[in-house]
Amino acid sequence: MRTTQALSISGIVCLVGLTACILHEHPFEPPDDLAADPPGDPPDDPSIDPPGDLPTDPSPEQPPADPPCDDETPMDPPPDVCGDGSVSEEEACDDGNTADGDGCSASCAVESGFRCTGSPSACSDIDECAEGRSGCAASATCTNTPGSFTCCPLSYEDRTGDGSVCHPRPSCKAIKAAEPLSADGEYVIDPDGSDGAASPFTVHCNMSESGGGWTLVFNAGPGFYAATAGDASATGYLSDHVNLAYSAVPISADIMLDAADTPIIAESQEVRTVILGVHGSAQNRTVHQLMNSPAPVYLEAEDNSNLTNTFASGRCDSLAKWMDYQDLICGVRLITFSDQGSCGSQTLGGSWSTTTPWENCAGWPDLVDYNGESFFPHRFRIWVR
Ligand SMILES: [Ca+2]
Ligand SMILES: [Ca+2]
Ligand SMILES: [Ca+2]
Ligand SMILES: [Ca+2]
Repeated sequence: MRTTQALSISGIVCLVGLTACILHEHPFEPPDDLAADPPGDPPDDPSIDPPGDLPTDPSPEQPPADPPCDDETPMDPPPDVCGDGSVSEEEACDDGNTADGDGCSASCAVESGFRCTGSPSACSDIDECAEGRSGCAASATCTNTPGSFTCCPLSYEDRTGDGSVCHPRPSCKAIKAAEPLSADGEYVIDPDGSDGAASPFTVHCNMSESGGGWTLVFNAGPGFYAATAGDASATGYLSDHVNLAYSAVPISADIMLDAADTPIIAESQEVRTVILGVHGSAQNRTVHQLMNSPAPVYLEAEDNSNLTNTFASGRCDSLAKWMDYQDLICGVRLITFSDQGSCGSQTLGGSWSTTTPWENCAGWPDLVDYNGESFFPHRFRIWVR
């Protein structure tokens, strides 16, 4: 404690003394007795002027002071800082950031599949295909990717590891999981795998909304017929179609509904409803099965907490033109598929809970308009993942 106090005083004296030398061109009177004192002495020696008096109490006859503060230890060299753009001895690279995935990792290691040069580091993907480093079979289609490569066309599964046998993945969700950089668009899938009898077919995948991996199962107007299995030639994105995914790709966990009064093309829906973690009655079943289920199927959690709406314009109020649908996606009732037992052919309605009877039979697609009033949107699109 006492040592700290003495050093602190010494530091103040040095600094103020230096200021005095510069400003007034007077030599600084050194506190020579302070330097001679043991370091633990209290700073109460009357020969030491208070720091505030130093500029007005010069002692010209005294020799100039030693360079102030010359007993300070030299500064340490700058520490290794990953992300400062300077490659230190401890770093394999430093690209000026602490982001992964760009070739130089957050800990300044060169990432697999990249090479980095210079300081700051410039990192680029290794083209394994062009450099002959892929190991793909002669018959394979080597495709370079950032940080890696594939021996099969992108989105296909490599069954043998060398591209000898490539096969479509079962869903957009599986493609997104295997190839996270996959963009929105058309992909070939094979929901029942290579062992299943069904042939691969083309679907439209949304790879961007809420994490992506959505398979479009249908895009249909009031003429939609729930018992139809689907059409392998219809991607369902650009016009009204029931894609084969409707009866082939099950809901693993999530469902997304788009709604509008006019045909939904690209992203022209008026409202998009994302439901994460559907009720157990809807899991691992296709929408075709939901539509034709003898028992009601629920999408929402009992507290409606797993539903998010995105409106092209306005808010829930803007959906007042669809009285029942607005209530389903904005209110407390649960979206419920299939009322074959109690309401006939209507396929979308609402319930107060998963344990109370069907509440609203007036559903899409049959009763969009009733007695001149609109209850549901005229067009729907459904995605699953
Ligand atoms: Ca660095
Ligand atoms: Ca980086
Ligand atoms: Ca690569
Ligand atoms: Ca198959």
